[in-house]
Amino acid sequence: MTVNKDFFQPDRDFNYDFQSAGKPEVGWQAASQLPEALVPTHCAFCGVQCGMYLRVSDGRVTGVEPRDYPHNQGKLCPKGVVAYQQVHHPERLTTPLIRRGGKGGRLEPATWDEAYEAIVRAWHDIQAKHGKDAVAIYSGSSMTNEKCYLMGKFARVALQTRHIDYNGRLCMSSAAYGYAKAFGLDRCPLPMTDIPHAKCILVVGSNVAECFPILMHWIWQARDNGAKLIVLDPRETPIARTADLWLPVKPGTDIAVLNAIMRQLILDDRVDEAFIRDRTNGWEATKAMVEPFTPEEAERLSGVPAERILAAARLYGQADPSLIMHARGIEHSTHGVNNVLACINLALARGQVGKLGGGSMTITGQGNGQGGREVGQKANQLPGYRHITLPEDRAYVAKVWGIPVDELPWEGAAATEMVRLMAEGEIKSCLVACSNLMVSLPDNAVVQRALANLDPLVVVDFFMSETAELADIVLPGSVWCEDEGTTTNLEGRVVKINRAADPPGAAKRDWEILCDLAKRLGRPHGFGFRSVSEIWDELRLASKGGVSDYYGITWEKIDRQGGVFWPCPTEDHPGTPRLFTERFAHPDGRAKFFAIPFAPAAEEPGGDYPFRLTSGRVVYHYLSGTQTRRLGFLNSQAPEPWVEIHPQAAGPLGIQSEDMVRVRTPRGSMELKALVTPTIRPDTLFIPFHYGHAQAVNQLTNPAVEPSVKIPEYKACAATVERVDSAPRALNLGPQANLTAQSSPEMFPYASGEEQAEEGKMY
Ligand SMILES: Nc1nc2c(c(=O)[nH]1)N[C@H]1C(S)=C(S)[C@@H](COP(=O)(O)OP(=O)(O)OC[C@H]3O[C@@H](n4cnc5c(=O)[nH]c(N)nc54)[C@H](O)[C@@H]3O)O[C@H]1N2
Ligand SMILES: Nc1nc2c(c(=O)[nH]1)N[C@H]1C(S)=C(S)[C@@H](COP(=O)(O)OP(=O)(O)OC[C@H]3O[C@@H](n4cnc5c(=O)[nH]c(N)nc54)[C@H](O)[C@@H]3O)O[C@H]1N2
Ligand code: SF4
Ligand SMILES: [Mo]
Repeated sequence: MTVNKDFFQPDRDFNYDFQSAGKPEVGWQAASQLPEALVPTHCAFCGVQCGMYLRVSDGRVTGVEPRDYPHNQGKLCPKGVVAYQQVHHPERLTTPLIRRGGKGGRLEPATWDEAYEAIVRAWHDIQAKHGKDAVAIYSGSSMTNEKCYLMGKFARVALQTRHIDYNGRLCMSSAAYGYAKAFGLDRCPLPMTDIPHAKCILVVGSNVAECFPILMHWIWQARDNGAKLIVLDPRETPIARTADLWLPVKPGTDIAVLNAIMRQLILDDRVDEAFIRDRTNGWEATKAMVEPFTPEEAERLSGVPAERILAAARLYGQADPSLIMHARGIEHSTHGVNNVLACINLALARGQVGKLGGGSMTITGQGNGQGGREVGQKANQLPGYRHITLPEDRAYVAKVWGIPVDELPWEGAAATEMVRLMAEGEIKSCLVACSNLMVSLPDNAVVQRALANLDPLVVVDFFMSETAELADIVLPGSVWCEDEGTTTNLEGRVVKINRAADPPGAAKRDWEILCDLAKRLGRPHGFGFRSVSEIWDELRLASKGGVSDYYGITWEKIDRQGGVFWPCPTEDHPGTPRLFTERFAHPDGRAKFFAIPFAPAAEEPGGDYPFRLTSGRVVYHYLSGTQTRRLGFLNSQAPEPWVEIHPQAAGPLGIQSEDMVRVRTPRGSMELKALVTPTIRPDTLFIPFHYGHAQAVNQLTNPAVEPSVKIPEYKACAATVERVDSAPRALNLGPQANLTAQSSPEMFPYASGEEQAEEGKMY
């Protein structure tokens, strides 16, 4: 068996005792013919994209084995170990379904012909009557680059609609815009293998140990080398429990702490004047902005004790190199972009960006969260991170696609704005692929009303998700290992997924479904792909010369090198693991500081809603849970949601662990079990979001969005909690409740679309 040698750290120890030794490592064609074989591939789940082998016996995927890939070194987390159990799962969708008898009818099996005919007929009618933009696409970043690319092309070329967006909008759009604003380019600036060099790691709003378990391996190595660890989180998460310092921040108030750390760095003479002078712009305004943020003022705003802020500034300020890692804890915010910029400011002030083991990194979440945001399935974006409003970008991509440039649609609505357009009847039909809106979008009663307006709502999935249940037509797609293609992991490393099985029954690969539909729509040109590698080659060309240039990345090079980091402009280019070593991607080569003012969450606690409710993940489930709630071992660990509440808060309310409680916000209420735990701030509640229907926390969340990128504020809203056997108190939305984002009956609570990003562009 060939074992990939680490590309970046040749001195590493590779003495793994592979169970797999001796089994042939082969692709699908051979695997299906051998009694037992190993297909090299990567995990279906998070953005780490751990390498793994799938064991194939007699054409069936029967297990998983370690694969020594540079960034996971043979390790897998509990989700990775059972990901393969999706493949032959008895609840897989194996035939198209059509709802017969109108909206009140039942979903019943149908042929592909019937399903395609129904979709194409409806879309022709809708587009003829209401214009091309009345049909929308809502895509997802759990799909390969090739599929995401084809989604964008399908929307713009086959459907000719401007409305395509995707679930990454709900995930990393704050970070993407923050990195583009500060550095001129949105990618994690350094490979994971750099992390052990950091001497201090500041984790801001990430539950790394539960969400990126294998990334922890690199943090442990840094710790073994003596690195300090600081965690900013309202909860004492597993990583916070091992940290030197835990800063228990009130949800939504991080800027106070980050600005106070900056102020202290300046007072302690810990800023890198030469770096600031030679490589950045905008320092003076930032310096002036942080001046009022004394540790005491930051404590007042954020609840973090002043002495801990001071201690954090000292630990972070003394270390070199130092690394800031942040994720959705600060990015799921109405000021998510500013939160990201406040982190980047610190890394720039310390002169860390571009150093081995230094700087700042967003930890991208979805399996292909990075690639999915580059290849053209965003509302404002064309492949190669090109912008749909820039004439030269439009001209280039139109040429690759063989269409006149004036046929190329313009920017469409963000995913969160689409909900409003659906509710208002501007979008009349939508094809949802690889997203579960009913679990993942905030204030989901509104989402349900919006989806009910669509006819048809078409959903492509491989399990019956809460969104597919509402569909008029369901198309059975494929799980990751029934297809091949590439994903780009949270580092910007492009890796290759290989095929270990065929889709079950009549299920099809997502890209085949799109090509079929394009042909039936009468737009076959450009959709005659016979294999994924043909799509890949076109994507490489479409990205050529763009910000995320994949042109030089071949599948063969991916295998040889253990992944290839973009940009990689030519076939003899090795790729770019570490960015910004010499210059930043802005035209003048300099990074930008942004002066970041403090702003509260859109909805602050008060009156009858005294708590801050936040939401997020647990190790056992993945996103909307459609996949992991079906996998026995994972589901038995966390079969239902719970609300975390501190003993000091639970005591006076008479709440004990396992009691059924009711959590209410201005949007709704839900009943669930309490988990009384000292690992959360006494003024904060936490509910994991992986569950549907009456168990979905998104019945409660605030649909307020960040004005430029439209990411929702999942991490902070006002709430209250009571035992279910105590009577609910009357709602009193008095002025003291300060419910600034509360919807009035006339106002649709979702994004208005009127607010625009800087420079008139949504990012
Ligand atoms: N097990 C598992 N792993 C996953 C996923 C999954 O669903 N399950 N999903 C993947 C995806 S798509 C993503 S986006 C990532 C998400 O990865 P993370 O961002 O690490 O996970 P979250 O649980 O969303 O939130 C992280 C932390 O933010 C904290 N937090 C809440 N509010 C605030 C705040 O105002 N400030 C600060 N500083 N912290 C706050 C929460 O307490 C939580 O511990 O995980 C990826 N990995
Ligand atoms: N309250 C709250 N809400 C949140 C968050 C939070 O922290 N709190 N986090 C947000 C974040 S960061 C994210 S990323 C979103 C995620 O939200 P979603 O993207 O809606 O959740 P997923 O579970 O990824 O939905 C993917 C669906 O597509 C299917 N699927 C998976 N892979 C494929 C594929 O290759 N092809 C096809 N056709 N289907 C596939 C799955 O079965 C599943 O039903 O949720 C957001 N919602
Ligand atoms: S860390 Fe992420 S990619 Fe790795 S095995 Fe776990 S879920 Fe899969
Ligand atoms: Mo995400």
